[in-house]
Amino acid sequence: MILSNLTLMAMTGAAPPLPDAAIVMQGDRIVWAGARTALPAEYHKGDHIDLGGRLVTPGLIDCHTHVVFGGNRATEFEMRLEGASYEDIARGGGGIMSTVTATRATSEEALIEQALPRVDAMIAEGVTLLEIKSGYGLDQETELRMLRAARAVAEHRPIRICTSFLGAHALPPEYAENADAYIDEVCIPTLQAAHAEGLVDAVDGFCENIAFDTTQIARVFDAAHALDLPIKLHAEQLSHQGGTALAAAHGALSADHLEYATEKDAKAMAAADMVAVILPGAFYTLRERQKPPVETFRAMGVPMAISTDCNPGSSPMTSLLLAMNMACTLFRMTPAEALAGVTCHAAQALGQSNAGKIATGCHADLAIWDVTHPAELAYHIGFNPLHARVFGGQLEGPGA
Ligand code: DI6
Ligand code: FE
Repeated sequence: MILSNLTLMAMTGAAPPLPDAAIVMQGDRIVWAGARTALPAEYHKGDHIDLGGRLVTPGLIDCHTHVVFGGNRATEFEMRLEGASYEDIARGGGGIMSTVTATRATSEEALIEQALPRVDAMIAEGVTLLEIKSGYGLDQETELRMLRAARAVAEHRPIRICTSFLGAHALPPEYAENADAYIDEVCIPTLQAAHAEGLVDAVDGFCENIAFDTTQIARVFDAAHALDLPIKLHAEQLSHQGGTALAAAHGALSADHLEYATEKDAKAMAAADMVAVILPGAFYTLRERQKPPVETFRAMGVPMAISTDCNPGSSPMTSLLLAMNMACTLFRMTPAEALAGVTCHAAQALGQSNAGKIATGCHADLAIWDVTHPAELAYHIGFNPLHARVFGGQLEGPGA
């Protein structure tokens, strides 16, 4: 299939949009992309689809989500608006634990069924690759069920899924005051069982005063290393705990949230070639005031990804386009950085070298937009300019 008369945003470097471009796909891979005048002769005869000058970007990547969960937390939203803090609610047994209770009581089929409308909202905005975490089970049975449901999403919808095991998300009441035992008796054995079932692409944790400390997270990372699994971490979201430095020392793909990260943390991330995953939906929902050190990341060359953090508590948000807008408006990221944040840098955060750019050998996953300039993707609020998606070489939507 040959797409032509398009404006190409390949995300392979810092190049501006390339007008009058073409993309050639064979099966589910991209075989050529560039200026139409440079199209190799062998492709001149194929079936050309005229995109009328539309902007084409890589399919978007939401690299940090918790879209599989049971129930919702609208009552906690009301409580926070009355003045309760996220930490207060968590310490009172609500927060993540209230979703754990709901998720434990939800079957695999129901978890899938409840996740699909959220996934559909993401697909409608051009998302073609989605990361999904466990972490609302906190027992072996439910963690495995969440990960099976996450994998099953890719059987129900045209989307690629990467899973992350997040057993170290919160301490369940059956291990109250005994976080070390939870890590050793539940978290690590569950990780091993999930890995044996092929359910884990990466290992995550929540390093926070309401969750786990660096020593406990280090044990989870060691278990991940023993299984040869990449790692990442929710770090410095609500306070500075040293998770970012720990993640850097362990060769993590990314550190995520980072509101309380320091210049020293940014330096360690740059040296370790890590991605900073920026999650403005959680910042906004919690009415946080401390902003992630975006300028420092930029100055030190730390690649920044942007994600929805879609979850029932701190970021009940499915719009990656809105996350891009918020990253610009709230954190002063540029629209160009925002686009890199949901394409090439999000792919790097997931360790997926064949995604997030339009280049020979990459997945033929594209988003076709009714816009003329890439800045328009981050500019709108609550408006979706997607024209069509290409997933695995298949054109969807109008013109398909
Ligand atoms: N940080 C977050 O923003 C999500 N998990 C985490 O560690 C929130 C999870 C929730 O509140 O349900
Ligand atoms: Fe999260």
